[in-house]
Amino acid sequence: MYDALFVSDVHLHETFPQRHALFCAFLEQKATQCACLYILGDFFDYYFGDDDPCPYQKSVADALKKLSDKGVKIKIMRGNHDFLLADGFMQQAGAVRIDDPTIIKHKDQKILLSHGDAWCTKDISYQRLRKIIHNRFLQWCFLRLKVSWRKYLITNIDKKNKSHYKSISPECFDVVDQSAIEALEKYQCDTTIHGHTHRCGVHIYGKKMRYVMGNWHKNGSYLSLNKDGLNIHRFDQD
Ligand SMILES: [Mn+2]
Repeated sequence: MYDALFVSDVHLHETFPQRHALFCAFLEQKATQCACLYILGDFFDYYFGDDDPCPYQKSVADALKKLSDKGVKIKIMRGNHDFLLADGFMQQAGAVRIDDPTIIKHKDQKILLSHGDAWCTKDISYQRLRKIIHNRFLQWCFLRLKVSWRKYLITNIDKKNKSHYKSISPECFDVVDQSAIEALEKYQCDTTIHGHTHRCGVHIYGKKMRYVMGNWHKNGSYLSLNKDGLNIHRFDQD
C-alpha cells in the first residue's frame, strides 16, 4: 500500500484509445493500492470546459469516480493543456482540485507539487502565454464563449505553441534548475515533484531533489510515495 501515487502529462484524448486503455488499467491495477492519487497537470490533451458535451470527458470522469468510490482520494492540478478543468469535472470524478504549487507533508518532509511549466523561465514567450491562460478574469470571459469558439481558439493557440517549440532549442523549454531551487527555498521544501517537460528523471541539488515524471505516450510513468520515500516507476499494460 502506498501513501500516494503521482502522475502527470497523461494527455488523454478521444483520438488516443490505447493511451486511454493504459491509464484505465493503471487506475484499476495500481491506483487502488494508494491512499491518494495526485494528477499534476495535462491530464487531458485538450480541454474546452466542464460544459463541453463531449462524451469522452464524461467517460474519463466515470473512470476516476470508480476509483474514488473505492476510497482513494483524487487530487487534480491544472496544466497548460487543461487549464479550464474546473469544479464540474471534479464533482463528476469524485476529485478535488489543487493549486499550482501545492505543498504536502509526508512524515517530517515537505514536498512541493507543481506542473513545472512556471520554472521553464528561459522560454519568455511561453511564460507570457502562461500568464494569459491562467488569468482568472480572462478564463471567466473565455468560458462565456460557445464551446465551439473555445475549441477553435484553443486549437489555434496549441498550433502556434507547437510551431514555437520547433523554433527554439530543446534546453529552452526545460525547467531552469535555478528557478526550481528558488521555489524550493521559497516554500521551504527539500523535494519537488512535477511534470510538463516529459523528461522523466531525478535531479539532485545538494540536499534538495527534483523528481520529474514522464508522459504516457508509449508507456505509463508514475511516482510512488511510502515510508521509504519516493520512487519512479514505469507502467506497462500486461
Ligand atoms: Mn504541460
